[in-house]
Amino acid sequence: MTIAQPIASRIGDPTLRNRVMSAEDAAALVAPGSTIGMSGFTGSGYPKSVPLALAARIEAEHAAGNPFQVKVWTGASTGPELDGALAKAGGIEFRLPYNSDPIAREKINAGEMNYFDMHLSQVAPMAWQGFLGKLDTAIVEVSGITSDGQLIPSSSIGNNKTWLDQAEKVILEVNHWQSEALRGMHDIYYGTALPPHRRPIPLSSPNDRIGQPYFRCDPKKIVAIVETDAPDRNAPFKAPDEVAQSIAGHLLDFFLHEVSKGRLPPQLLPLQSGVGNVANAVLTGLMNSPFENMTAYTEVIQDGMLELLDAGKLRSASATSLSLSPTAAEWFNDHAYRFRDKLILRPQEISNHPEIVRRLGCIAMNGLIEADIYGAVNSTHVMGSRIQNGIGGSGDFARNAYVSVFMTPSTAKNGKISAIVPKVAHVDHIAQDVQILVTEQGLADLRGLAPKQRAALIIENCAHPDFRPALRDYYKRAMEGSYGKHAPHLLDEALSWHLRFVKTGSMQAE
Ligand code: 0RQ
Repeated sequence: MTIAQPIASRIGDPTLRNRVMSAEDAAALVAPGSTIGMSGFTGSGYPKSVPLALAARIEAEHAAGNPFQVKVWTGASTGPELDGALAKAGGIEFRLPYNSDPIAREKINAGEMNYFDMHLSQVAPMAWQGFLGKLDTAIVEVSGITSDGQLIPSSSIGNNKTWLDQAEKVILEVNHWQSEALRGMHDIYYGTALPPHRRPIPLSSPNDRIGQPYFRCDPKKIVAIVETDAPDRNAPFKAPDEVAQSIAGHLLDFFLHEVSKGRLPPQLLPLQSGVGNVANAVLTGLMNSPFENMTAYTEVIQDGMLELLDAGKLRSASATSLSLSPTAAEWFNDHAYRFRDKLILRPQEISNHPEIVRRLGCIAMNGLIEADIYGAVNSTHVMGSRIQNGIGGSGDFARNAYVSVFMTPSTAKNGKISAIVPKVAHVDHIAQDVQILVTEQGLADLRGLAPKQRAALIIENCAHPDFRPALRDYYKRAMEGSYGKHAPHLLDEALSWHLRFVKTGSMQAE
């Protein structure tokens, strides 16, 4: 791809131009063993050439008998040039706060990489509290630099504000692929503080602007600028299949029902939509729904949300990242100017802030690995021990939402695994944070229900018919044999479904 502008035009501040260098020279400035705060939230806005060069340097040093690793903090997941390349080189000693890269996932599950899976809203505050240690270097992608040295953010914000403030030295990647029309879409709030100095965050509508469009950065800290022209890389979404469409259909019926009861306004409440194909299918379903004038206060803008914005169904959307398929990302780059008044990108401590999610009354919609008959949800650990991605922002939103929805196909791995189990093998979301459970089989509205009422509804409405008889049988025997009868369980049997899968490759009874 050719660079459309003369190179200097994206670096407005002439005093910074002499810091332009190659990715290899910039990567050489990273000290072995150091902690690096990288940009990136999903496959968007992450540095694309310095991490690759760093991975090559680590491989070369390893071959020369001088192996070293680094600690990597980001916004959330990134792209293959960052997590994939560094993990493949064996270069990551410690990683936070979210990962979806398959190579890094294997290293984590093999016990070769330490991973701190945490609520995304808490990363910046925890970094300021000092628990995470010292941040040595920030490597941050920007879409340009203003004439007075301020940094124009890229397609995600994540924790960049915090990394730029905290790091001793800063390496910037100026990516010419990013649309220049991003300029002005960002809202960087510098008013956060640690207790006892915290003040209310002055945001009461999803499209309020409370900060400034650029990052500030002490120019003395900028040790390298690398120019790139490389696309963001997110996986394409699958076209919604029958299962995803059924889930979306149940959810839309629920919204209509809530509006008819006066429990939701006709334009709904600000939407939060999690990652994955099912979440995208729900957004696609909203395109053909009667709802108008909606808003979103969410973490990532997916293809479905961009479509809703462009069609005018969605009035505005606030997030921390664009998480678009390659086709949608190219389209967005050509049409970004259309979204200047509709789209706001914020630091993730604001996009996911519990205070604001609660104030706005978001409708949270997130995916899950498995849910149990009382409504507890496991979003992260397959068979209780193998991490898939991480909790991400799901906890930030689920606990504080006006309505907290979790959705999933009722089975996984070609029907061998039931997503509804007697007891989840790992808990991310306690039953109190799970209000609506939806599968392609149906929807369970768990609000105001006691555990035994929940169990009946979840088994009959959400479980797959192949697993319903066994769930009914377990529940009946638990009612008889449990130590307590509030949320009955047979503890010696509660995880037997998972054990059966581990031993035989299927949860189905033989
Ligand atoms: O594995 O890829 O090897 O086939 O998990 O599952 O069905 O493709 O679903 O893409 O919606 O992801 C919970 C992982 C669902 C996601 C999760 C296997 C399945 C497949 C993916 P394969 P699907 P989705 C804010 C919100 C936490 C973070 C979050 C997630 C793979 O939604 O990471 O919510 N959530 N963030 O086969 C064994 C089961 C399984 C199972 C699914 N019961 N047992 N494997 N899988 N269910 C956004 C951010 O934080 C950025």
